[in-house]
Amino acid sequence: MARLNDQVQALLEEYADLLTITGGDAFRARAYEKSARAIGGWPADLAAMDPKDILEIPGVGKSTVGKIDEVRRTGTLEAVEKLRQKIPPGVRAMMKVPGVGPKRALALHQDLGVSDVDELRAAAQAGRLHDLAGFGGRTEENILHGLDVLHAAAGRADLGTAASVAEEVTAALSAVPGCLRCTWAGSLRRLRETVGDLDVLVAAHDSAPLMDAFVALPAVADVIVQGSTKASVRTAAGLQVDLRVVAPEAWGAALVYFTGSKAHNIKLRTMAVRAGLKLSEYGLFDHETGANVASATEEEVYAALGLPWIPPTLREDRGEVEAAAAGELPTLVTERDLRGDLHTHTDLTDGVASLEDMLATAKARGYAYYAVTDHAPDLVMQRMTDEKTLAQRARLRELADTRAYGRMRLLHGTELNIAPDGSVDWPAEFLAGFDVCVASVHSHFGADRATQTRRLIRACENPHVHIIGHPSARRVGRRAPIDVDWPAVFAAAARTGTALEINAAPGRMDLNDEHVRAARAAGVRFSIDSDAHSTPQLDNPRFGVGTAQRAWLGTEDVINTWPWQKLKRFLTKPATRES
Ligand code: DGT
Ligand code: CA
Ligand code: CA
Ligand code: ZN
Repeated sequence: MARLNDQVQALLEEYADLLTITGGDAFRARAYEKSARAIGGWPADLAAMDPKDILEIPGVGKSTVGKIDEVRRTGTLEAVEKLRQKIPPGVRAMMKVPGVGPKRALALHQDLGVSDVDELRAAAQAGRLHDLAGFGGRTEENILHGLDVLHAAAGRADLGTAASVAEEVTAALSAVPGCLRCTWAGSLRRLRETVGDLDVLVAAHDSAPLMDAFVALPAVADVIVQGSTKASVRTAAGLQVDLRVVAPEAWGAALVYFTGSKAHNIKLRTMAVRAGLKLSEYGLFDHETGANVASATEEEVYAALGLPWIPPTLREDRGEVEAAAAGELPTLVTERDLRGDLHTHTDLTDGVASLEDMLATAKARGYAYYAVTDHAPDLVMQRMTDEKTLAQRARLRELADTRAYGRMRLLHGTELNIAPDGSVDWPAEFLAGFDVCVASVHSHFGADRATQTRRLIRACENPHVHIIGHPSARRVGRRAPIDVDWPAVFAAAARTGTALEINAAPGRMDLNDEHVRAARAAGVRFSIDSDAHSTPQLDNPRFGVGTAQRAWLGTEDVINTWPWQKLKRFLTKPATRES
C-alpha cells in the first residue's frame, strides 16, 4: 500500500491537471499542485498526523485537510471521480506529452476525438493535426518528437522510484529468518539513470520462506512468475521486481552476474575462458576439472581473474576491465566526499520547506557549506523580487552570526534564468552580492542549436555565473534535451572556470554520464547538487554521485567536495578577481 502522503499527492496532482484541462481556475490548480508536492515531500506519515499538525505543512489549508481526510476514509476524492467521467485518463496522459499541454489535449479530445497517446501518434502521423486551430506543421513534428522522448523512457522507472522500492523490498526480506544476505543488483546497483526492472538477490540455504515472503509483500500488486528460487512481481506503480535466491557459497558470483552489465559480464567471461576457467552465476570453475575456483564474494571472483574489485558504477565495458588489469582504476568520488550542496530551494519560491528546515537537514548531513539558491525574477510565476531575495540574505547572515547551524557556512545564492540571448535576470552589480549563482535554462527549449549553444556559452562567460544548472534541461521521460553543440559549451565552461552541474534530482539527472565524461576530458569541473525543493530531496546527491562515478570522476573534478577555501577561490571567477 502506498503511503497516504503519496496517495494524496497523486490525487491532488490529478485534480490540478483535470481542473486545468477543463479550463478551471489556473490559480487554484497551481495551489493544489503546490500542496501536492508539499504533502508528497513531507517526511512524516500523514496517516499518523494530527489535523492540527497537518496544517503546518506549507501550502496546506483547511480545504486540503478536508481532502486528506476524504482520501484517508474513502481512498479517493469525489471531485476527481466526477472529472474523470468527463475526461478519459488517456487525455491527461496526452497533456504530459512534450509539445501538447492542457489546452491542446482538450482540443484534440473534443475536436478530433483523440483520447489517448496511441491515438495521438496515429493522428499526428496521418497529418490530421493540421486541421486543428493552433496546430501548425511544426507542432505536429514537435509532438511526434515528444512522443519519442516518452517512448524511450517507456516502462523504465527513475532512480528515485526504483531506489525506494528496492529499499523497501530488501529491508523486508532481510528480516525473514534464514536470509543471510540481501541486496539489489542490476542497473540500480550500477546507478544507471533509469531502471528497467529491479533485480534483488538473496543468499539463503532454504529459499522457500523467502519466496513466500516476497510475493506477499505489500508493494506487490501482481505475481508474474514464481518458482522455487526465482520470482518476478509487479508493483502497483508498474515496476517489475525480479528475485533470485542463491546458496551463500555462490553469493559473489551471483552478485557479479546479476549486477551486470551484460557487456561487462561478457568481457569477464572471455577473460575467464582465456585463463582456462568458466564463469557463470554459480561461480568461477576450472574448465578441465570443474573445481570451484572462486564464488563466495565479488572480491574473490575478480581476484581469481587477476583483477581488483571493480565498482558497480563502472561495469559497462567502457574500459574498466582493461584499467583494472593495468592497476589503473580511478579513485572515484563518493557520497561521503561531498562537503556541501550548491543548488537548493525554499518556500520563498517553489520549495515546500522553510529556510530553517532546509538548513537543519543540511546540517544533519554534516555539510561544511550550503547554498540557498531560490529562483530569480524572470521565472515570473515564482514572484521573486529584489526585496525578497535581500531579506532572505539578511536572514541567512543573521543565522550565520548566531551560529544556529554550527560551523556550516551559509551561502546566499540564486538560480538565474538564462534568456535565449544568454543574458540573466539581474545586472552585474546586483549579481555581485550573491555568494553563488547557478544559471539555468527554464524556457525556449525548442530554440535551434546555434541559439542554444551561444546561449550557454554567454552564460559561462558571465563573470558572476559560477554553475550552469541542469545544462541540457531534459526531464527524464518527459522532455528532450535542448539541442546544443556540447563540445563548444564544454570548451567555454573549461576556459571560463564555470562548473557544469550534475543535477541529481531523479527526474533530471542532468548532465548525464556520457556528457560528463566528455566534459571532463575537456577540462570542466562539476557540482553535484540536489536541486532539493523539500527536505527529503536533500538526499538526492547519491544519484548524482552515481552519474559522476559512471563518468569516472574523482574528487578533484567535483567542486563541492573541496574544502571551503578552495571552493571560495573557484567561486571568484578569473574575470572578477582583483589582481
Ligand atoms: P535494466 O533492467 O534494463 O535496467 O538493466 P539490467 O542491467 O538490470 O538488466 P536485466 O534486469 O535484464 O539483467 C540483470 C543483469 O543480469 C544484467 O545486468 C546482466 C545479467 N544478465 C541478464 N541477461 C544476461 C545475458 O543474457 N547474458 C549475461 N552475460 N548477463 C545477463
Ligand atoms: Ca534490471
Ligand atoms: Ca531483471
Ligand atoms: Zn532549475
